[in-house]
Amino acid sequence: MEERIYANVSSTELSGIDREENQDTRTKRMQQTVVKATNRRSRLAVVCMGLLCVLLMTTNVVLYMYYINVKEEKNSLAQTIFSLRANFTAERETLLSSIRNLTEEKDQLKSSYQNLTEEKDQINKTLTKERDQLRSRYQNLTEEKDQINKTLTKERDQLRSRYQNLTEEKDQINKTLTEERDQLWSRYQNLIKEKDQIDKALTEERDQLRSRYQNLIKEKDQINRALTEEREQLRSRYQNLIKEIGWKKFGSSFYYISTEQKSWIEARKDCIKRGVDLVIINSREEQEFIKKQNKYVWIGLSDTEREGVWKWVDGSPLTTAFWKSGEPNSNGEEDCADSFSATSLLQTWNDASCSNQAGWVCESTLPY
Ligand SMILES: [Ca+2]
Ligand SMILES: [Ca+2]
Ligand SMILES: [Ca+2]
Repeated sequence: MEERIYANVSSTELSGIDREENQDTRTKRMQQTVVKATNRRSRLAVVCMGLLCVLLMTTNVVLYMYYINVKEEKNSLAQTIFSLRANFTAERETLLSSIRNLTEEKDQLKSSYQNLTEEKDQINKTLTKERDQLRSRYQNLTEEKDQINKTLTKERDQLRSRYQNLTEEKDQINKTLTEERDQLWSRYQNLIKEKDQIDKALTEERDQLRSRYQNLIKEKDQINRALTEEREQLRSRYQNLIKEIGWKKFGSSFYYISTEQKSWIEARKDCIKRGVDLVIINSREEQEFIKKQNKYVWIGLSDTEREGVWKWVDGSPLTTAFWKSGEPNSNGEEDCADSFSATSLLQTWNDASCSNQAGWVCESTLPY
């Protein structure tokens, strides 16, 4: 600045000196003016210098303040960068871990994808095969369906025809049945009337019959009483007569003990002539009764029909026997049984020849 001022002054002086070579007075005043101007410029320069110093100091202060701020900002930035770096490291580790996991997952997915691809191929193959089979079956079913449809249509037509025939028959039957029903209804009503008349007649007859039945019951009771009285009288008279002609009573039977002797056949004929038959010994008591007669007699027992099979004269088999010891021995031809005295009451029978002569016992089991 000072140099510019001196440069201006020098140029001005040079130009003024050139002109003052001709004008000395003006030169002296000009020199004085220049001195004054130089003084003012010096002061101005000093002021300017002071202002510049102040300005410089202010600038330094501002720069210092700016420097402080920049330093603080730098520290702050350094801390931020450090923090960011730490975060970045952690995030980088996390990302690396994620990448590793993703890589593993990618490998697994790739493996799964391959498996799925194989399965898909297998399924495709199976499905294709099944689809072909189904297509074949579908065609078969379609043919069968067509056949069935054809058959069913034919049957339906036949059934429709039969249905029409049956409907006509049904109408005819309905008509016939309605007529028959009306006739039957008419006959039923007539029968109802007849039945009522018959019921009435039968009721009257029933009442008459009931009355006659009661009368008959009374008559029957009277006859029963009379017959009972007569039977008792006859029984008494019969018992007396039986005793008079030599019959003996034991238990509920009467016995005829002969005084003659005949063969077994003739003896039985005699009993039959008397309306009875040879004795049948049914109990131990009856056996003892016969034994106590102390006679050699035929009894109604024989094995003439079949050897060894003894039967009573009424056809019943022998169940309780009172043979002597060693009998029956069928010594020769011995088919008829007799009873004779012996030491034991219960061992008196013997098989003997039917043509032998012996007494006999007839038994009457009539309820007298
Ligand atoms: Ca008897
Ligand atoms: Ca015999
Ligand atoms: Ca014998």
